[in-house]
Amino acid sequence: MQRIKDLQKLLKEKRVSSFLITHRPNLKYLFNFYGTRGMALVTQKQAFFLTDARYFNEIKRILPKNVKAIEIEKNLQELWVKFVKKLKIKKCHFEENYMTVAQLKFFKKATRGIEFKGVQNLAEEIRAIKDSKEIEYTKKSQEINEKTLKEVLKNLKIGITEKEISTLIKVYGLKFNADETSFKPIVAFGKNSAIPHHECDETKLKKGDTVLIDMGMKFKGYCSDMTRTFFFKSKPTKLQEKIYNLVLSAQEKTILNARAKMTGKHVDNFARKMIEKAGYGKNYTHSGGHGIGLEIHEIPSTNQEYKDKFPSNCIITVEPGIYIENFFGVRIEDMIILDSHGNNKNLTKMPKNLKSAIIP
Ligand SMILES: [Mn+2]
Repeated sequence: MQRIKDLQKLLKEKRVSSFLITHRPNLKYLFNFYGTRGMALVTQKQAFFLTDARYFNEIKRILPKNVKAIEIEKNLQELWVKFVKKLKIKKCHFEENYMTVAQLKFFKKATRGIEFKGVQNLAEEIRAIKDSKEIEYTKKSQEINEKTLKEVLKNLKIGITEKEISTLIKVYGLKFNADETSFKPIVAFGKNSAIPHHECDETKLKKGDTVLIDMGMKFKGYCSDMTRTFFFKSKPTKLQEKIYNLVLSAQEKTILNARAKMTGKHVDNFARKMIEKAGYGKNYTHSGGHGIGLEIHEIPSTNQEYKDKFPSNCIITVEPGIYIENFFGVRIEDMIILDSHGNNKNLTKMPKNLKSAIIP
């Protein structure tokens, strides 16, 4: 109920008179809706949820009290026309990142005379601020993630393939009570680790390989995300050791210094400047991190283009990396909360010092 009220407050601030919501994570966040066919219309004073018979009885039970359920019977077009007429809607904002061209065509055709205007990150702005339940679920999701990685590491042996490790991540994750993985795990052996988002293949693990694992789980819908880099059955070379410790220091510097009210660019700079100074700026080819919640990538984003300020109680990943083509790559990723007292807290407990990265 509070979430709808928060959204309505934001609609007032942004002078949005009515907002059509179709993006499923937003429907889940605001209306507890899990199904596949549903949409919502929220005005500054009222909120409506439209769905068909498959979900209608259920939705009446789970909707927040300040939302009215409307059943889509046979003809959505007829219903929509009557509906917007009754509410006297003249201008309707929609989620331009998610509504399809076909959907927009349908709405425009069904209700000529209404102005449709695309908008970005309205509900997402509220979702960026996590409440205590959301923090609890994210913590639990990360606990499962770490338990899974520990179990998976026991299975690293010469000859096992990246795909087999990826499968084990899914199997153990589910066994430890994850809903599912939050994305397809990234498992990269040897020189594959130099490709930041390497697609798992039949590559077999060899003695002396770098092993990069980027993985996440979902618990009650909430995503976790973590990356660790290991050296398999041999000590890292001088260069590997140097790069590992540089990435780790850059990551720790960000974790120590990031605060709510900073911009994404500001937070990104902590690690990036350090890596650039050491001469590896060109080898750090991606952004510094991202918000995380019901989706694996949410606002706020940690990158040079993100000029908005991070809200208090947001959860972000911190994930610098350095990639040496055809040789190896190192990425280390944790999730942190930036709280309202100007502190931050690391939700990731998995060890990450160099010693813990060497698998004997
Ligand atoms: Mn990530």
